[in-house]
Amino acid sequence: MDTQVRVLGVPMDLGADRRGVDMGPSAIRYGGLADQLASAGIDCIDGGDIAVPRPEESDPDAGGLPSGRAKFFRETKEVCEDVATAVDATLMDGQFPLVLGGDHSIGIGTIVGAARDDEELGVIWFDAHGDFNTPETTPSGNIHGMSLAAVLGDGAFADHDWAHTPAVREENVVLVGLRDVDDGERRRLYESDVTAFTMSDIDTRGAPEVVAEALEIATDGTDGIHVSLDLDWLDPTEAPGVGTPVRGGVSYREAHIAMEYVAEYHDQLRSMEMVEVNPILDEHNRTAELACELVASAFGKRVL
Ligand code: NNH
Ligand code: MN
Ligand code: MN
Ligand code: MN
Repeated sequence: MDTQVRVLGVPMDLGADRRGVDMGPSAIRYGGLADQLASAGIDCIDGGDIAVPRPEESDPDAGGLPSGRAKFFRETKEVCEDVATAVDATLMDGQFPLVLGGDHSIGIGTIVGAARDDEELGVIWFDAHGDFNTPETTPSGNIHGMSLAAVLGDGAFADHDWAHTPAVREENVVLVGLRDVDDGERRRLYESDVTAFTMSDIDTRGAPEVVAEALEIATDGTDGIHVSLDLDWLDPTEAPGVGTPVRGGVSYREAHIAMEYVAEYHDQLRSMEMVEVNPILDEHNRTAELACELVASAFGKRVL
């Protein structure tokens, strides 16, 4: 890829319960992101961080939703609007937006920014979780568990006239690696046209076949794809530095082969984000370093 990558940090921790994920962008930069991109032959510049209010100075119930149904709704909306503006500006400048989280609520901003009114956008969401809750179904009130549902226009978010991007059709959205899905979001997933691959699918069919199909679905009739990678997609033995680890995730090798398949679609790849790295819970920054390695694979780094 000859496009220059612009790195955008979003030190966001309002969408999750465990503190520390706001330090993710620093940890990923410190973990060698620029060097890893260089080793893939990619030129990058750093666009700095988006400002995020601290929870201590914010009111979780501001924003007009019933208490606890979507904590920090107002602040999350404002941050995501800034993320969307920065991602959109990056694309307008002919650069590739690489967004570093932060919790997964920022995916709303990235996708809204990457979307174009006149173009369809496919999405691949690598995650242990569905992130398909709404303020009605959420067991936690945490927006990072609702972000994918939000961009597809469901629930109270749409009522608040926010997040829904018509450029993303459910038919072109694929979840990969699921192993922890809440009852309400399971029901919603069944009723939707989103494709969801669980860890059982990866066990029986193998990561390469599943990811190849995910890429076909996301690129079918679309003008570009967004890749959203929640580090809890990986097994916690490989990625311990995440807020909601779930046993039984993809291995180090499976994650790399998946990103190498993504690299094959570099012509369609429009934006990417790496989220949920929590340095406080990490072991010697290895989850952040892994995030950098996976970015390099997604951008075509080769051994030979
Ligand atoms: N499903 C749970 C919730 O909605 C947990 C979500 N946590 C995540 N999602 N890390 O990727 O609260
Ligand atoms: Mn997630
Ligand atoms: Mn846009
Ligand atoms: Mn997750």
